[in-house]
Amino acid sequence: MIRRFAVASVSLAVVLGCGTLPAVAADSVPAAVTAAAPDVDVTKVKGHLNELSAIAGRNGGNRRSTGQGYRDSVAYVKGRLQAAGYTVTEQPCTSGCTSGAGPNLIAEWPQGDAANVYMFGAHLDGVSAGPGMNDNGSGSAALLENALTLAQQNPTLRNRVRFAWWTDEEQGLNGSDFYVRSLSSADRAKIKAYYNFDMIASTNGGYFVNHITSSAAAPMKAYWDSLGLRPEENTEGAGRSDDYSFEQYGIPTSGYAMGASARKTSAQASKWGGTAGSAYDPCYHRSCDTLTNINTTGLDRASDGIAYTIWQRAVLAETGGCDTAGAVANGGFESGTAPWTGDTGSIGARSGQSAHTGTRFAWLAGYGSTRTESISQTVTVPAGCTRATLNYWLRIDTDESGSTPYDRFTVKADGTTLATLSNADAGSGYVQRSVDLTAYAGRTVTLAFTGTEDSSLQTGFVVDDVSLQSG
Ligand code: DTR
Ligand code: ZN
Ligand code: ZN
Repeated sequence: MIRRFAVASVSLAVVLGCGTLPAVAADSVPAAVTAAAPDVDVTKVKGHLNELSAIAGRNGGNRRSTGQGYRDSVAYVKGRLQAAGYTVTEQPCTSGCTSGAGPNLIAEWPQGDAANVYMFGAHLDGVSAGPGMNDNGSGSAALLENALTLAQQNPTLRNRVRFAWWTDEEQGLNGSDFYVRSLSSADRAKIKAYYNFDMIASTNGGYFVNHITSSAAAPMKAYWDSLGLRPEENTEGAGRSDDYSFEQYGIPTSGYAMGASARKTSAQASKWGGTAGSAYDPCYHRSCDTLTNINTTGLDRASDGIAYTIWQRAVLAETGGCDTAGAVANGGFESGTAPWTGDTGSIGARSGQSAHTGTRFAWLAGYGSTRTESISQTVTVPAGCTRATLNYWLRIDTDESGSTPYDRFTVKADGTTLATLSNADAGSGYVQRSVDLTAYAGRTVTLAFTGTEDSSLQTGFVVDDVSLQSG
């Protein structure tokens, strides 16, 4: 059948990296890490909170973005970072912020691949009503102690870690919006995920993860799961903190929160303790958001989960691990088209074909006229794999007959053809096929699937459920 007209070809490319430290694709979870993530000392996190409380005390009881309490908060965080070896940038917010608001503070640890940046941020400003210890001394202090711990441990990094303390969040996410808006599109594309921490020590709180089912959230969720906390989606905070600024530009985001003025349900109180029917933070935006309005246990668990996520995302993968989970992202084509590139118009749920599992697939060629279509993505084959196999399901249907190949399907790694099939291999349904990628262990390669047709009699190549397996 002729399924549609026009538009170019589809090719599938998987990139296996070569040489030194493989950069892991944005959504893939590394196989293993060299060292266990450190335990972040919650007494030190509380030490930073004490300083922020004292700063508010000297400045009319608040740290609002336009006041001296905010500027002193910036100076404190900056001084601690600089003493640990960070280069710190104060970014004045020159558009969209409240008049007189202080700057954003940005600090990057100068190691790892600068083209793969993982950002961790918290707003450093508070409301006028009080010192803002839970909102958001908690996120600010946990992030600062994580930055200092990273510097002190100084592990070998494969990816880049950047920290941000935002101005003027309380007036409308203005500091973070200015930051993301001001980046070039090239620099924005380097940010593989942004993690936000706002209100992570609510006294009657719950354990909430932003976009909990996303791949960005995987390490955040995994850490709290490992503590048996059974985290839930942060529905209350959705669109209400600085992660939203990054979301607006399509950057994957996640983060932790323990909740604000919404009330704890009885199911949540059974699961986590605390008072059902009361606000997660009874002092939200009030003068009582002081040092006594801090849940030390929650703050400790969030601080350690931040470290776990930094280590999962950025610390050098251990050689010897062969965790292939997530090496091919969106291999079932169920969640949009990313990270596939090329002729992504071939991806979707279309009438005339069906998925192997789920509802979506990639349908390459099938026009009955001269044509090539390709889709690709970069794939890292873990260095520790003694065998690695790319599996995929392929359905070939054709109007050609006989055993002469006229229309072809190829699988390529970095341009090298590893498999070729044709109309002569057509059958009635999906067949699982595989390609040996063992030779690419330790490399990141472009993996490409391509369908090519001659001038008449269509052949469609339908691909679904692509995955990398060890063994
Ligand atoms: N950005 C918060 C607002 C907020 C409201 N609900 C939640 C829940 C979890 C975290 C944050 C929030 C503020 O700064 O006020
Ligand atoms: Zn907040
Ligand atoms: Zn607030």
